[in-house]
Amino acid sequence: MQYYPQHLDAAAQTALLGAIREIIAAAPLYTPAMPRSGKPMSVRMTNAGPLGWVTDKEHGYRYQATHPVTGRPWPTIPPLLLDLWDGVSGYPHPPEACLINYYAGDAKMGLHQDRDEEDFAAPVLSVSLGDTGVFRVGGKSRKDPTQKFELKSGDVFVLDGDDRLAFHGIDRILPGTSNLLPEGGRFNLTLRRVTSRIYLNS
Ligand code: MD6
Ligand code: FE
Repeated sequence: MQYYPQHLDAAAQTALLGAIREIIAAAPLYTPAMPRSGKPMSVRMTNAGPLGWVTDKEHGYRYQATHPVTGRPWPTIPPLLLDLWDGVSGYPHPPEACLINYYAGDAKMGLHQDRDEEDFAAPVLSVSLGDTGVFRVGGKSRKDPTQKFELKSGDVFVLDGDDRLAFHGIDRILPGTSNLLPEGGRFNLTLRRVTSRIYLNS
């Protein structure tokens, strides 16, 4: 794994937040539901890119090209994030999905693996904006010991190599730790490569 504290300065965070607000205006945050149980997640989500990660009671975790509520294609991934991927990921193809998670109040995310992608050779790159999130990352078994990181606004975290399938989650958000979002809470953006198709001669 790789941790880049304060990789985005205040100006870059403000610019990125503006781009995220535009995405949300076109593709509103919605409340996803767990597979089978249909239990609502505490985090609200939307996506940018040719593919977006979604989940619902009936069809579970998957990637799809359209917003589950509006039915429209996802907005494009902001250039600032594509540049970040080029600078940090070490992967020679661009991300296909940018999952946008918004944590308000006591939202959290249970320990999970990111394993709905075809290509685990590509890293997953995360960017945090707003209030600090208490991030826990362990190993490839749910029982493995975990390390804790306080992800602050502007921090970049990468799960790659041997840690690509490490279990990780967000225990809680620390309210009042950032002034970036007037409404409070935390955005986390994760950039992913979804398909493993290799295009020759293009
Ligand atoms: C979050 N992050 O920070 C949740 N996944 O809100 C993730 O689930 C995550 O930070 C893959 C790689 C990095 C991450
Ligand atoms: Fe994840």
